[in-house]
Amino acid sequence: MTNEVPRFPFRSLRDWIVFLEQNDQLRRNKKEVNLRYDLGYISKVTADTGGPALIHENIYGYPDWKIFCDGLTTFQRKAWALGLPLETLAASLAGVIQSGNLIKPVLVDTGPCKEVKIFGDNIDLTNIPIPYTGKYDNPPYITAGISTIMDLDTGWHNIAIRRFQLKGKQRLCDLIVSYQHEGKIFAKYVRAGKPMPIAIVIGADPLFYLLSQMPAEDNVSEWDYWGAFTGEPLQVVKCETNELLVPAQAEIVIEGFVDPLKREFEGPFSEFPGYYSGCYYLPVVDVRAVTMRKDAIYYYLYMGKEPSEGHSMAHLMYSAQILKQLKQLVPEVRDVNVLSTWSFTTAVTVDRRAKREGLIKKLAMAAKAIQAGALIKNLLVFDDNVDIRSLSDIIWSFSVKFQPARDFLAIPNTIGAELDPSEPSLGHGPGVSSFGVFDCTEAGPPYDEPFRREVALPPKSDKALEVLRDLGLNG
Ligand SMILES: Cc1cc2nc3c(=O)[nH]c(=O)nc-3n(C[C@H](O)[C@H](O)[C@H](O)COP(=O)(O)O)c2cc1C
Ligand SMILES: [Mn+2]
Repeated sequence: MTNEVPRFPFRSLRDWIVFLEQNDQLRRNKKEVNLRYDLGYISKVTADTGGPALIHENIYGYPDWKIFCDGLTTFQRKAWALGLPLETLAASLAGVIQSGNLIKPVLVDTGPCKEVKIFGDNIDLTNIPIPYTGKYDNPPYITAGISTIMDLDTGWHNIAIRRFQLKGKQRLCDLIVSYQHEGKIFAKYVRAGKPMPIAIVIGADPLFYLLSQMPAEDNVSEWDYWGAFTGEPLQVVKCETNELLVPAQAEIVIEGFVDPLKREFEGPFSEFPGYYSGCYYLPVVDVRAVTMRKDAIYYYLYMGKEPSEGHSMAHLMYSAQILKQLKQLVPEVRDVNVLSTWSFTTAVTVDRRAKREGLIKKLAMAAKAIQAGALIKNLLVFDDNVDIRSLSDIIWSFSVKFQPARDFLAIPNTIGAELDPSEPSLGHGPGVSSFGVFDCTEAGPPYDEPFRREVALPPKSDKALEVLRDLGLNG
């Protein structure tokens, strides 16, 4: 049985690597690469060109290490990781997310992430090969570290990738942002004057990574969705120095505490809007333990201007969660597709037949109120006969249905993303932004003559389809 080729569900990064290699979607790079910038540049080009996942096996200064990257940059690989058909990925994903069949993880005694245990002063994070991405990232950042924390009042575990700048052998900075769950949970610890336990998971199965980019509602642990996709609970183990749970199959786990008051100077980082961020005084993770596999593989995520592996994960998972949360408030919503920058620009469709005065305004207000909608700045609303996965359909619809003076709504002084370079307050704490709604739906009644209200397309004929088939084209 152990020699079988792994298939969905992938229970570890190892399973995923074997599967990708079998499917010709992984290359091993034996040429030497330097932590300073080589990996970042290679990953950027890989994301730009839809290239394969990579394992770098020859890392200057780190002969015992391998670095994995770019596993989730294509739709095909995301579909495999989720166990869903590529052809209907968005709809199938929305179905699972809305199913509500969540399964809590199961606690097991031990797992491969416990093969090596290092504590206290014996920890030296510089022994881990952490690549530099942008020219101003110094010291470097852990970019595929999944922050695992627990709410102070409930057992709610929250998982999400955060940027962790290396600050010392046992110290990291953590960009805790107020509108994200880590900000909301950390605020409780600050008010109580208690340190917040944290576990940073580096290297895990691909579904766990996708879930780390899913903005679930308050009090919902993203990893409960692991079971919604696989039908089985995620196996977790307890940390050594706190009560947190982490995937048993993880490659590396960094355990520590975030002091409620301590802050350290941090930044700039090449951030998701595609610019370097400002600098901040950020909370500090004091590291107490590192547990890992004997031959742990480091996971590197390129972060910077899209496309990137991070954007690829986030855009898919944000689309599905925004749809779920928005539909609960506005049932007329049909589809959501994040077009750019972690949902800064997001397209939504509404049921054409249910359109009525005020519906778009209700939708706009709901979009900013849901947890998953925090980052939306430009909301584009379309009729449900527009394919919002086709940029040409989007631009066409925008061109012929949108009247700037009539169909644009701007709301000033909304809660900002903090990292958006168009905000005036960049780098100086909580951002202030604005919100724009572009109503690209067809204007309602009174209608013109019917021929002006139909999309002009030539009628299909059997003969035409036959000719197209002969030409090797799909009609
Ligand atoms: C490489 C990378 C770095 C990220 N850094 C941060 C960060 O420092 N702080 C943050 O709040 N979100 C960061 N994110 C985005 C969050 O992981 C993502 O928005 C997540 O869905 C938030 O989950 P939450 O709603 O549970 O907070 C990062 C994502 C990636 C891929
Ligand atoms: Mn969350």
